[in-house]
Amino acid sequence: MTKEKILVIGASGQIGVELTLALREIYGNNNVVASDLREENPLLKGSGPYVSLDVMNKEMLHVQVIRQNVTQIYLLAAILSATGEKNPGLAWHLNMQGLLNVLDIAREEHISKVYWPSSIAVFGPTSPKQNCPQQTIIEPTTVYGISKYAGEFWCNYYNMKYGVDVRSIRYPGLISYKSAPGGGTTDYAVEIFHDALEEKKYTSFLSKDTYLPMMYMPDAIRATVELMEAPADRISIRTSYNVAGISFSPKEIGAEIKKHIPEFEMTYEPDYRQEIANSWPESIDDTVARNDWGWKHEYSLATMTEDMLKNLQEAEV
Ligand code: NAD
Ligand code: AKB
Repeated sequence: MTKEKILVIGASGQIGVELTLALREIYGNNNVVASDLREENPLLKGSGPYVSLDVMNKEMLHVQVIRQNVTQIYLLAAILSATGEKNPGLAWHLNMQGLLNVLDIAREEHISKVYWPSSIAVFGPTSPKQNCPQQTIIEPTTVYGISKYAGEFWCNYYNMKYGVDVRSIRYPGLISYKSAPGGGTTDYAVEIFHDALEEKKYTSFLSKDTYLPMMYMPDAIRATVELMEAPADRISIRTSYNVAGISFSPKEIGAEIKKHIPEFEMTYEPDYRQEIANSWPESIDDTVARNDWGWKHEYSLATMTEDMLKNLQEAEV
């Protein structure tokens, strides 16, 4: 068996930190190289190698891939939905060119596997709101969603045309306590926990009945690892897999938090992110991922809320 050497690009971000730590557990600390444009996240410090890297600099990326004998690349660097609407040109440029740089190098250097996440943001107002299927009408209205949908087809193209083993998941909004989210529409579902503990109140930037597909980070990390470890002949989707976790509204998560913090109060001041949220489905059908590689989420709204509060409280003391 070839010894795997993994490069994680965007390792200091919300997913990158936890995914890097999980991959280091599996493949060994020194076999997972974390990289990012910004400085190394404190949670990664001392746990394995780190290089400063800009995914837009193809030459620099290529040199690192050769120098580190990289066999697998996980590309997490991107601009998310809310930040993307503020700077559409930059979001398109990073989300597209970063992916094309990685796919090209993967092809040239015979990288054994590439991971690149898509998002439920590929879906638009004309997609089904409930249990949105794997294959359906997909007409995204955010630059982030457009870039993710185009990216899915680039992944499919590099797989079909050049045999690059690239795999992808359309993550829902991710909720985590280790690292902060980076400019998404679903970020309220992380902020709410911090404000509930610190201020006993939270003002939501989405209206109270806005349901969105969400997932607790441990489920998202497990989904990623399970997809990447699945035998290639189990992967029927080379664009990106729907995976489902939990769906809830600001009002529902507020009520769940209130069970633990009775004095917690919520108010609502929807802003520009409401329109983005309104364009997305409320829940996702992940039958194809379940059938292909056995995906099943574990955390419910109640178990996720309990775990988030417990871990954030422990981090405070
Ligand atoms: P994040 O913003 O928290 O992290 C992205 C990281 O990429 C940051 O640390 C940033 O410094 C780095 N980066 C930015 N530009 C770079 C560049 N040019 N070169 C190298 N690094 C660069 O994002 P995240 O939430 O961890 O998301 C990771 C991936 O997962 C993205 O593709 C995102 O679209 C996707 N995703 C995330 C969610 C979610 O809820 N977090 C949901 C769906 C999909
Ligand atoms: C965002 O809100 O932009 C992300 C996502 C669902 O892709 N969390």
